[in-house]
Amino acid sequence: MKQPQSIRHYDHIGIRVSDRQQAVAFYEQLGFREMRRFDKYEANEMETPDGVRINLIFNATRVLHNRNILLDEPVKLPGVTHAAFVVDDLYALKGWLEQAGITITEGIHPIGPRRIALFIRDPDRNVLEFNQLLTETKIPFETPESVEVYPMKLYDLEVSGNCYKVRLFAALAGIELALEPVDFAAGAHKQSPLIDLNPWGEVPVLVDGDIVLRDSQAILVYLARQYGGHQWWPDGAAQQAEVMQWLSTAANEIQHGPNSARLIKKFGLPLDKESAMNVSTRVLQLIDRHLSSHNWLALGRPTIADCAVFPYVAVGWEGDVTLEQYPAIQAWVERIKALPGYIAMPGID
Ligand SMILES: N[C@@H](CCC(=O)N[C@@H](CS)C(=O)NCC(=O)O)C(=O)O
Repeated sequence: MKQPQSIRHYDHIGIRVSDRQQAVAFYEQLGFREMRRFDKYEANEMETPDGVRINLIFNATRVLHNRNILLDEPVKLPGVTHAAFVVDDLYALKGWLEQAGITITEGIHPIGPRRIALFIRDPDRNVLEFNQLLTETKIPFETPESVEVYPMKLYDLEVSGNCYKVRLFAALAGIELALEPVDFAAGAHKQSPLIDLNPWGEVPVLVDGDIVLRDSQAILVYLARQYGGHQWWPDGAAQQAEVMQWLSTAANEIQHGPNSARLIKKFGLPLDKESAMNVSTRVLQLIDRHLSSHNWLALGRPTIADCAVFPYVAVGWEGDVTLEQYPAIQAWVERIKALPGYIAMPGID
C-alpha cells in the first residue's frame, strides 16, 4: 500500500523530566532556550539557535537510584531510548562538558563508519547522544588518544580442531585475527594470564577489546554476528535456530565422537574408545543422510554450522574415524575445501 505522506524530518524529541527548574537549567547549559510553554500539557518547547527542538514534559516521577528505566534495568523494555544530536566538533564539546562538570557516560568512539559519538545523561538520567558526522576527508577518530583500537586476538593451538573452527571461519569471512599461539605442552592454558581470561583452562579464547569469549561455538556466533554479515549468521529466529542445531551437534556428538576418538589415539587421553566410536558412527550416519539431500548443513549455504562441524569430521581419521562409508560427507568436505579463503590445519589438507 502506498504511504499516505512522506515523513520529512523530526520536529522535536519529547523528554520526560521530574524537576522542571533543574531540567530547564541543564538544557539551557547545552544551548537550548525555552521558546514556548504548554501548561495544559505540562510541557515546554526548547530550541537551539540552529532550530533543533526538544519538548520537556514535566510530569515524571523521580526514579529511585537515578536509573534510566529503558537502559539501566536488566529487563529491557521497548521504547525510544535516547535522542542523538549532531555537533560540528565532538572534541570541543567533550572539553566543554568536562569543564562544566557534566559526566560523560560514554567517551568518544566510532559507531559505524558514519559518525563518532559521546553520551551524557540529563539530571533524570535521560540519555543524550552527540554525534559528529564523518566524511571521507574528515576522520578525526583516527588520531585522538581517547579512542583505543584493539587488534582482535585469538589464543590458539594449531592442532586443535576447536581453534581451527575459528581460524577457518575468520579466513572464509575475511575477518582479521591476531593469532596468539598457546604453549599447551607447558600448560600455559592452565596458568595466568590465560586462566584469568578463561577459567575453564581451554582454548580457543577470543579477546576483542573488552570482550573475552571462550568456546569455539560462541566465538563463531560472535564473529559472524559482529563482523561476518548476514550470510554467516542470519537474522530470522528460525534460521538462527537452524544454525544453532548444528553448533550444538558440534559441541555434543562431534565432541564426544570423532574428537574424543582422536584425543585417545593421537594424544593418549584416557577416554572411552568404544563409546567414542559408537557416537561417531551414529552422528556421521545422520550427517551423511542430511547431506545426501543438502549441499550445506544449514540454510542452503555455507554458514558457521559448517565451520563448527567440519574440523573434527575431516580430521577424525587421526582417531580411526574415517569417512569411507559416508559419500555425502566426503563431497561436502570437498565443497568446503573449495570455498574462497579456505585454509587447512594439520591433518586436513
Ligand atoms: N567447548 C570448548 C572446548 C574447548 C576445548 O576442549 N579445547 C581443548 C583444545 S581443543 C583444550 O583447551 N583442552 C584443555 C583441557 O581440557 O585441559 C570449545 O568448543 O571451544
